[in-house]
Amino acid sequence: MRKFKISSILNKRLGFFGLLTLLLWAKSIFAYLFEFNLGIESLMQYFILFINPFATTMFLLSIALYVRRPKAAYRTMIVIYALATLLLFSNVVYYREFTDFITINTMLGAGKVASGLGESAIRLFRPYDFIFMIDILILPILLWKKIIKEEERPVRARMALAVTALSVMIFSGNLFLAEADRTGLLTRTFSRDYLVKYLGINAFTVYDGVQTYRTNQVKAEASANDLTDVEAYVNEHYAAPNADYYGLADGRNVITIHLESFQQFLIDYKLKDENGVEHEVTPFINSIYHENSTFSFDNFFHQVKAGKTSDAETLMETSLFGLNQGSLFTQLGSENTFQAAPSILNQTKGYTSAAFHGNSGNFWNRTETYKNLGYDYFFDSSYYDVNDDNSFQYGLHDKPFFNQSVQYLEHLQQPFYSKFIAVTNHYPYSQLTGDEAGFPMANTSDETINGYFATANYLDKAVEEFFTYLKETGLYDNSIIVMYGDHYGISESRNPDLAELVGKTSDTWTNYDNAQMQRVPYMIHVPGQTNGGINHTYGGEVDALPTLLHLLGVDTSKYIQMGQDLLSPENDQLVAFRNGDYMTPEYTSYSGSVYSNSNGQMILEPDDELQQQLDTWELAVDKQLSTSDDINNGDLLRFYTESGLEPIDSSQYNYKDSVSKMEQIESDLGAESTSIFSKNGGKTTQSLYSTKTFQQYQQENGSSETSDNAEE
Ligand code: GP9
Ligand code: MN
Repeated sequence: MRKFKISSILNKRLGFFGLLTLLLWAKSIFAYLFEFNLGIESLMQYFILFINPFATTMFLLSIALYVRRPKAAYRTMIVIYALATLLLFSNVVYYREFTDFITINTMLGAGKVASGLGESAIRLFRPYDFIFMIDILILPILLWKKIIKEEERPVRARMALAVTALSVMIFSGNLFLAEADRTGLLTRTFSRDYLVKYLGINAFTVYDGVQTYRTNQVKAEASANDLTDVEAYVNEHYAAPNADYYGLADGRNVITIHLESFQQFLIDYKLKDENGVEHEVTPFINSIYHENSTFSFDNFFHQVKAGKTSDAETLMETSLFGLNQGSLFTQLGSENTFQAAPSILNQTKGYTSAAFHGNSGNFWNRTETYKNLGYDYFFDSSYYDVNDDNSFQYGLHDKPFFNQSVQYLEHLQQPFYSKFIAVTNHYPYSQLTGDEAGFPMANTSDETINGYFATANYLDKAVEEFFTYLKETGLYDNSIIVMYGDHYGISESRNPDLAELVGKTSDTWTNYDNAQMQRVPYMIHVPGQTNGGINHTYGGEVDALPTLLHLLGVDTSKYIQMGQDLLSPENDQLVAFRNGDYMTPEYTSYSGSVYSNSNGQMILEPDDELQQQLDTWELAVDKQLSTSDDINNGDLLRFYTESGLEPIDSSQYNYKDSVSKMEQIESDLGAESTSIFSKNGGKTTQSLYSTKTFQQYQQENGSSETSDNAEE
């Protein structure tokens, strides 16, 4: 009897519609609760969360109710259902790596970053993922086998209209409650997490589409007048250099080493193997970190979003933020005007510049963007001997990468500004095999975490070998070496599994802890100096460029930069995360909650004074981010002439035939040539580079360590 009832409902079009609505609702709720970290704080927010999938799902599916012919009606419903499921599921998978939702721009730019994502994309799937998709196969079969019968009679137009109207009503109610719970949700666009939490994936995607369209309009409508506000902000926010450090490294080469996915917690970290023996993960980088010739920062935060590495590059080299959605490199890098480190140093101090990276130049649209940043040379994977044995999906491994780079580095005229983007310590951290394998794995239930320490250790050795070369050639003494971690390596969703390894527990892990984990190392190593040390100033990647330029003796007061010199006493120590969260020496604002840094506790009811302070910080953060967005989206630097910098004509740059170009310059300069190659009497310095595998190092140390190992 009961069975009859259910099937008779399902055999009605409205019944089938109800089934699909329920299924999509259930899948959405599952994703909300178990996949996304939405920071739900109250019963009200739970309530909103539970109703929001109904509104848009019903609205979309109700389109099919207007179709009269049975086949077409059912097909329309299934197609809408499948598309909505696909959108949800793609977001689930994407979120696992990026802790963010997919925007229209991400979808549009997807092709540009897709190359090489293969293996890691697969690693993002979970065995239970089939529950998201299985019904898309089953439902058509049920219809085809007539287990669920298609109702011949169309839904009456009035009924269809009533369903649509009901969905609109639910949506309005949803919006009303959301706005009551979080004022300014749509006007101030706090973060995508908020939009999904309050309105759901579908509404968020539509909202984002509208925003994207508007952004494209912004550039078209921007004019020189828009610079007035920007300049006012920059003048007010500018932090004057500290006289003790200004020009300290004047005239030196800059060698920047991009430490892929390297988090601050790796510094001085010792991993215990299964026998309880401790292994220092990055002994060499640690030694640099502690030297008094290094300006090290231990409260330095990454500020990237979905553009990951490319966002870090944007922040570090332009002192502007990446975009709130997608990657600035891929969306605006080909067209926008920049005033970035390579061209500033070229125009003020005559530096030559070069970027080195063992992946294809079109990843993150680097080839095009680097031209606009003013890079004279870009050595991408086409300049390296990359094969199956020495690479993985993101390109050449770090040891051969640094080793093979010196054949180009030695031809650069000094002083030079150079950037080496390492990559082996990249998700999924399972890339070391053969003779490079051997560093212990961590022992958590998450394979990604387990491999992270070995790849970091590999990076450490690669960096050490490179340093040795720099010392051998003498480059070391007239260079400064900048090292920074670009962003987290362990995403938030994995942090509870990491907890035990960093002295915490997964049960007590909170968003406060997530926020603290966004620290990355930043070090400026100035050989010969003795007044460095570990500096506790709170700052982020956006602050790196003014800090560096001041050390090199470049006046930044006329530049449009969002950051502040970390060595300046005028530094505000307010660190904006890209989603509007922030960090100060005393407080952490993360995912809508405020915590005290002294005890990690959430502050539920701040007193008036603190509330005022928090409001001021929130406004300052919004201002910094929105000013950066205005500059980037409006391409405002194309109008800015006060800096005295000549605009870059990207058509003058070409990254092919770089070797013959460098050799030509050497021969034109003759005895004046300052490249290492010329200084070495026109001979290569390659033989000064020494590299070994993990196993070779082990064997070398074998005699001294055997006694230790024998006891295990
Ligand atoms: C790719 C490499 C990795 O070339 O820089 O970028 P990421 O995935 O970290 O953004
Ligand atoms: Mn990266």
